[in-house]
Amino acid sequence: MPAAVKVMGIVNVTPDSFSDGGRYLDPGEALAHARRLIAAGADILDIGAESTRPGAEPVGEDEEIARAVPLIAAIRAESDVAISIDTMKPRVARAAAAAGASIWNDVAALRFSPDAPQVAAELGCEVVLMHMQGEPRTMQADPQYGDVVAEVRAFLAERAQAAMAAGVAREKIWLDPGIGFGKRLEHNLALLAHLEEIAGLGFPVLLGVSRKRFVAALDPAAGQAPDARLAGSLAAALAGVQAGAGALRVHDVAETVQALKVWDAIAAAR
Ligand code: HH2
Repeated sequence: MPAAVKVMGIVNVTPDSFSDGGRYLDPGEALAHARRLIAAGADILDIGAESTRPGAEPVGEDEEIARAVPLIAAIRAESDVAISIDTMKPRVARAAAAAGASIWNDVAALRFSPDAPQVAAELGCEVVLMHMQGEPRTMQADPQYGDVVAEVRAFLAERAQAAMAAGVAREKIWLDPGIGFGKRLEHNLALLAHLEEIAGLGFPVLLGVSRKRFVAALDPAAGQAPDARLAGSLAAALAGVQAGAGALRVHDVAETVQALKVWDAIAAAR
């Protein structure tokens, strides 16, 4: 049987993330939310202090560190849950690792600055390499691909090679197709429909579909509110698991854990 799928719960300490921006900017609120996600069964907590939603404005490094590091330290002081830092910036990753994070979740796949791959190697942490076309501020303006699956696959293979060339151990690398990052609906669907092509590269795959816009695009009647996208998010997540995803980045941890329990029980009964 394949290893159990890990659930990564999202904790955003940002004023502007697409689904929960502003809700957990207060440190006490963020810690309370982290505790709820741990209680709900999260294997990993993903701490994000800079929104990467389409159109988001960049945040300064010092501000990002000031938002994320005290929260990471507070979680680490009371729990041994795995902690990832969702950042593109090596200095933020370094500060987060010093405070107790063991995973660098990088939507820029170690391309933000030339020293990023070396820093990842030096930290010895796990690294998530995600595909994004363009950069958050402008990525949804006019995304273009010939063959999106082949291009994302080739990009991720190249970034994994770059990470390993800098000294990141092969077994520390995760790949992520970057659903919604410089992609139209048809691109997101092609990647979800052919996720086994990405899994076939031989690295574990992290998938982030939770509450994303493609769900609303497929069900306009549900309206645009991100928390009205749970059912569609679970459908996409389970399709991803079937195609080989090893971890799911989600807002709704309890619901995802339940879906996986049912999924696993059916698989075990086969
Ligand atoms: N999606 C977002 C952020 N970070 N990291 C990975 N590896 N994969 C993803 O799909 C992914 C990610 C979404 O952006 P954001 O605006 O920060 O919103 P939220 O964190 O609420 O999902």
